[in-house]
Amino acid sequence: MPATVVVGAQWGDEGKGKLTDLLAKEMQVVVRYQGGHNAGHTIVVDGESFALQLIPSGILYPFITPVIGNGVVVDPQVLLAEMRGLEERGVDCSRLRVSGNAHLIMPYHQELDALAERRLGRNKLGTTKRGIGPTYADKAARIGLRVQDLLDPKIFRQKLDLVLKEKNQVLAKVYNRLALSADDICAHYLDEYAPLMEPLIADTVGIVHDALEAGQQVLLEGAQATFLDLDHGTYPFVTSSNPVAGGACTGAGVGPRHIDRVIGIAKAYVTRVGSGPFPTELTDERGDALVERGHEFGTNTGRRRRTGWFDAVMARQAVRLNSLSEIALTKLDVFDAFETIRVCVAYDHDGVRYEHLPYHQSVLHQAVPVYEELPGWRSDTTGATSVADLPDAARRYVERLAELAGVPIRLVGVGPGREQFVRFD
Ligand code: 2SA
Ligand code: GDP
Ligand code: MG
Repeated sequence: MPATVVVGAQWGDEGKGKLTDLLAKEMQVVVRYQGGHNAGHTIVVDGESFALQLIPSGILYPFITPVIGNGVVVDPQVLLAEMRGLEERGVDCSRLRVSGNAHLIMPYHQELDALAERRLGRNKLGTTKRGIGPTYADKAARIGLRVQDLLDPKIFRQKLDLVLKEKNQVLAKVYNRLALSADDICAHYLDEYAPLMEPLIADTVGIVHDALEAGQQVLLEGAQATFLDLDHGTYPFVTSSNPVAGGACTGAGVGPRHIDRVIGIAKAYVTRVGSGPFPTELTDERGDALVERGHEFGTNTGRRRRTGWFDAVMARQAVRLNSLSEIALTKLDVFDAFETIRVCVAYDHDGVRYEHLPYHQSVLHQAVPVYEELPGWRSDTTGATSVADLPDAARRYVERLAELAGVPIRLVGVGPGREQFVRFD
């Protein structure tokens, strides 16, 4: 059986949690393939809101095995707290499995993330300060500690002693901070977290392939998004992993031949949280209206998100980078009060028109969007359950975005609730 990938097509918070949750009914295994607790995936069930950070959205279905893949970075303290929080709300987390190859976020990673941001001052990236970048940096430098090291205290201590010497020097010499104690770290990681983590740690590649071989459906759930991708995003204003669909292969341990459906999820407009270029950004009252109507604040950090018009140049690039087979569009309802709506169809820069994303980022920074204006519908779409319930202008807006992106839009969100979706077939 083939696997499906869900990937953010913009700068994140498109509604991946909600889409994964909707698709979960057809799935037996749901795997998170990259990122860490920088993610915030919201699912609203019967008016009750769940904001998942590390745990795959499939956790809410008892028949699904939720998996944290090798491509994820795991802070065990956060993971265990998230599990406790869900268990308190009646969600069984005992089915969760975590790859032994996933890397551990250590206390120095979090501290160094925050310190580096402070040092950058005005040039800061706007990270979530969760230690994500420093953890992936150590993974690439081959000095990271992995989840499986929790099961071997001798190896854990050996690796920690080696790496902590260097980290403490950086903390002291570059940042004038106190040294961290290996004993303290071991007391938490080995004595406190390891016994609780042990039953979760598994051969997740085996789990995924056994499922595929048994004819089960596997969903690969991305976090963050295409333009936050370390390779393809607006570097350096990116996260340190590969959210693009290709990242699902490395981050879950499946080859591309297993994937036959890639769903890109996009908002009817665009948001971004953190620094970096944003050609269609709105800094006027229309941008404020999108923030207010769309509740555009970071799911974890509460940061106000930047907002702007839908950008078809980016959408076309997301189609290319991920081999999107379709787009799921969310938050159409946020435009319910708008008289007119703009869509960016191309960029202009120095007299040159760009239909596709310019490869040089200086061009992107200075690009002037070319807009097409479409009429709004000025009516409430939040109760729509079929295309026939949508005003003509709303339907035309969706159809125009699909035309511009070059792939079909099959699902359209008209509210945060699990049922607030319209199918376009
Ligand atoms: P990091 O912490 O190293 O991954 O930050 C690098 C950039 O990636 C952005 N980033 C995100 N953008 C949108 N949403 C994210 N998740 C949370 C949410 C964010 C929050 O769901 O709202 O609560 O603020 C997320 N995670 C990382 C980040 O803003 C930097 O631009
Ligand atoms: P994710 O990181 O991609 O999973 O997205 P987030 O959960 O961070 O942010 C998406 C927000 O939009 C959440 O608050 C969702 O409840 C909300 N949401 C999702 N789909 C819709 C929709 O169609 N309409 C509205 N109004 N809100 C939506
Ligand atoms: Mg989010």
